[in-house]
Amino acid sequence: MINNKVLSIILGGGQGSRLYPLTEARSKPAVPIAGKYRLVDIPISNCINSDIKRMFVLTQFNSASLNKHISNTFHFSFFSSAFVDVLAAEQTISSDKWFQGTADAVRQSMHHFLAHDFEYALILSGDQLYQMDFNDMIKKHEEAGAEISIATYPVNAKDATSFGILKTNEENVITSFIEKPSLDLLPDWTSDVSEEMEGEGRKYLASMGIYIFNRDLLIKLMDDPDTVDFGKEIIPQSIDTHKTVSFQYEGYWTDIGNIDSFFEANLGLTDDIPKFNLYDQKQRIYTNARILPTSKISGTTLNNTVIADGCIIQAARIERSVIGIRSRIGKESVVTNTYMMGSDHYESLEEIEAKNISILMGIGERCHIKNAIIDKNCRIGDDVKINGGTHLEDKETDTYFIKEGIVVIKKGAVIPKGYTI
Ligand code: ADQ
Ligand code: ADP
Repeated sequence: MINNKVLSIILGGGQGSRLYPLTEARSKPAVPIAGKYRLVDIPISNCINSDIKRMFVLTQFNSASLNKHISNTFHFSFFSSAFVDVLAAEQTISSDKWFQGTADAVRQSMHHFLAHDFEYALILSGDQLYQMDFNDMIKKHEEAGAEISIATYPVNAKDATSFGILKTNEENVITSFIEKPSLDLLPDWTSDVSEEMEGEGRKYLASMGIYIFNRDLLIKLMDDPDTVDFGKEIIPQSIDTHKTVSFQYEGYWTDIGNIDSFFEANLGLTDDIPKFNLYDQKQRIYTNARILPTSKISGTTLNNTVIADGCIIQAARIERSVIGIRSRIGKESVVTNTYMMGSDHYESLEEIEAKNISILMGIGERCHIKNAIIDKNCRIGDDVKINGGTHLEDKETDTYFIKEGIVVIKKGAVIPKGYTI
């Protein structure tokens, strides 16, 4: 089934500087999450599960890994109108600039969208972890006779400064909106929320950056070349003149736009009952079906660890970690609180010999790794010690990056035998 009323526009990422260095060699939607997926799989899967099967992914630069991932993963029948198209910022006759912001990205791609029939544009962020049936939101949008709907989520004061915060009337119509208010302004921005939310201090209604726009209104709003962002301009400027309603979302939702939240969202998958449920058959997250062999594990004590396909593991112990596809971890190594993304391919014995490779892809023997993100295709030699934590200062070298105590080993980095971080 395809919902022909809705066209989905996924904001795949600006410069991606908050996720640096994971975005150094790839565009943000292509960042690997949860051991076998990529960021863009989340909004795309939510759309597919909601029968919205016409999607554009807007990205700042065209990366080979993103295009390959999308074309390898999302095949639709030749006879269906379903598609996932990547639109990278492109120079056109009317514009020689890259996307300046979210609204600008949508504006520059309008000619692609308008080639399709749709009543509503569903605009989604590319860096959030959640499972949502958008039909509930569309239904409320129609029932309210709204022109714009914004999905909202109650957050606490600490988080409120990173989001658009809004207030509504009894009919859920948004009456005021402020983008990322400073702490001193917050007292004016509380909303009436359920007792449970109130108890958790979550009394600020945040925009989830998920919007429905009626087609004609979107065309009109995109005519103004001076608006750059949805949060900074389009939404605050529209609420007084166009009926904008709040759709309060009840499920789990988290923004994974920076290294710290990305790390926690991934490790959260190892909880006994994770808030994000990858085992929900009704709301599956789709990704590249790689046809990898099963994982082989010897002599390892595993605790709260998620292991993807095709791994070869001989470690002594792995705790609260996510181990990605094709990972190899050598004997007597101990890995704790770590997200290891895995490898893009296996190295054959012939290749190792021919190229004289001394440090194999993966983690060597007798290593101790803690509080780290290990990007794809890294080579970590024997006896390496990585002890992440808040005792470490922010730092960057050619091979690693430390941010708020989390050690990120860069894609393809080689960490020599015996090295200590
Ligand atoms: P932010 O997430 O801070 O706040 P923004 O940086 O505009 O806003 O990013 C929104 C989404 O668009 C992200 O997925 C980002 O990667 C992507 N994006 C940004 N610039 C882009 C560009 N030039 N081209 C393509 N994609 C781009 C927004 C809203 C807040 C709201 C939060 C919720 O402005 O009001 O509370 O989202 O997360
Ligand atoms: P994913 O990261 O989604 O698992 P693939 O498994 O399709 O993606 O491959 C990831 C990348 O690794 C691709 O660009 C692929 O061409 C590359 N790759 C695969 N095998 C090798 C190899 N033997 N040597 C170098 N690169 C390889």
